[in-house]
Amino acid sequence: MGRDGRLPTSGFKYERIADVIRRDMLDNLLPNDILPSERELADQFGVSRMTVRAAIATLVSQGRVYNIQGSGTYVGSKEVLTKSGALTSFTEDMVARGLRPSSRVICAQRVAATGMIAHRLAVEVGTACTHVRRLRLADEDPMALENVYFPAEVLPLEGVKLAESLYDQLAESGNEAFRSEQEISAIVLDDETAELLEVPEGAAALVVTRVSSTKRGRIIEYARTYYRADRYSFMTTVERESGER
Ligand code: 16G
Repeated sequence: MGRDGRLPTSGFKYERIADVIRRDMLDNLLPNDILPSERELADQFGVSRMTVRAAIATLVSQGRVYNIQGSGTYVGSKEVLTKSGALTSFTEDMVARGLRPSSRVICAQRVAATGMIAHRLAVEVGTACTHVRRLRLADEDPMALENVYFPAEVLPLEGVKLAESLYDQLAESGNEAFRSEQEISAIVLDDETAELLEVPEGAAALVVTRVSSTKRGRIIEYARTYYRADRYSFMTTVERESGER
């Protein structure tokens, strides 16, 4: 109900319920707090569970809450960051939003490329690579976990400032990222990654698999980045190909 004990009168019923949940419930809860169950909300508002489900779906699409299968609905963290189609680094994305980027290096080592990595980097199996795993933070909040392979020739481990922008350092050595092939998929996080990202066990994430190359077509990285689904959305512009119709 609204503060006056009534439901607002305009819009679809589920939209009105979403408004009330947002105003009277979410504003009084903390990020990651659990919401009452679907049945409790239906009883409280005197509506069907289907209406409650539609209201929750609206709030999910606005990034205000998130669902964990078999567990419940939780309050979303903060503002959802929309990543545009432009090729940018994590550092650039955060600075553009007025947030302070930082990194916690989880592992950095020289490895020999195995099948999958060699294939993605288009190098021979056994080629020396630099493997970097970093937790990326914005104003101290964990946002993403990166797992990146670079050909060692492009980014040798020695002399690299791992906590700083790797794209900047690549650009400084003449290997600026110019184009990326990306695939975005959804996963349920394993417990270790959920803990690093400070989200409840079983939370969802967006996984972006990216292979980046320079303007001259040299492949410089194969990255798999896990983005918190409660903090990130991806935006793409699509256009009809000429002559398609
Ligand atoms: C982003 C990139 C990742 C790159 C990193 C460099 C996506 C999907 N991934 O996380 O591939 O390695 O930025 O960031 O955008 P940095 O220059 O801040 O180190």
